[in-house]
Amino acid sequence: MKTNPSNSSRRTFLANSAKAGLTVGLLGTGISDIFGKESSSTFSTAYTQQPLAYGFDALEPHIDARTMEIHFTKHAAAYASNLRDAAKEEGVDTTLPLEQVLGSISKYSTKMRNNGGGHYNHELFWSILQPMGGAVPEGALLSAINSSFGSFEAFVAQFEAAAKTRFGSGWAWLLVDANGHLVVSSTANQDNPLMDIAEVQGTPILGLDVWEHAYYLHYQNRRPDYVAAFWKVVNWKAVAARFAAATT
Ligand code: MN3
Repeated sequence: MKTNPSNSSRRTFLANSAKAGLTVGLLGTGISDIFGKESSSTFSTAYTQQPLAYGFDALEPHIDARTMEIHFTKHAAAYASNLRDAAKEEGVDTTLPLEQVLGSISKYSTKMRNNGGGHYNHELFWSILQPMGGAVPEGALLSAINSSFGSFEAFVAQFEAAAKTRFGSGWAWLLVDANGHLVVSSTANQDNPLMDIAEVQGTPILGLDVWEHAYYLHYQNRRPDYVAAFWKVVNWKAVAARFAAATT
């Protein structure tokens, strides 16, 4: 029987799914230390884009459909594709979580840094957004925010300042540092707090993309309006789950 490409893709997909399942299984049974500290959470990142959990138009009017579509299918897809090229060129085992490479990114190429960060950052970003989000955090996350920043409003002000004052392209972050404290930071380009070259290091639980490609179609030069609208689509339950994983 003649082999056709769709069967071949399906086999590759199934093989990759099986590997991903194995990784998740190992992480879920507490053998996570074989992957190192950064991947001890259940939020390990694969080298491929995960499907969006909502439609491109789901975050309207705060983030418009056209921006989401181009952002996901062009910008983020390119980071994922270029990351896989870099991994192949540099002999990285792509069945292991991407966090492994990010934690020692200083040992890899600029291509790996830019695209590994680019892929990780966007996968995190999509996961902490949702239609009809907003509201405010609750429970242990809210307590930790109050303890670290004084109040939720004070945290928002600090995060917005980080997002608005990042010169050029980059990200604003809420992260858990090595002492388990919540900290706000920002990074240039596609760097992130997992990287061993980051000024402020830790596990990011919330990130905001402030590259112009993330907002320019709808907001043009008005980055502060985009930053303010971000709070309307934050999925605080997802952020709380990342917080719990990073602090246990
Ligand atoms: Mn982006």
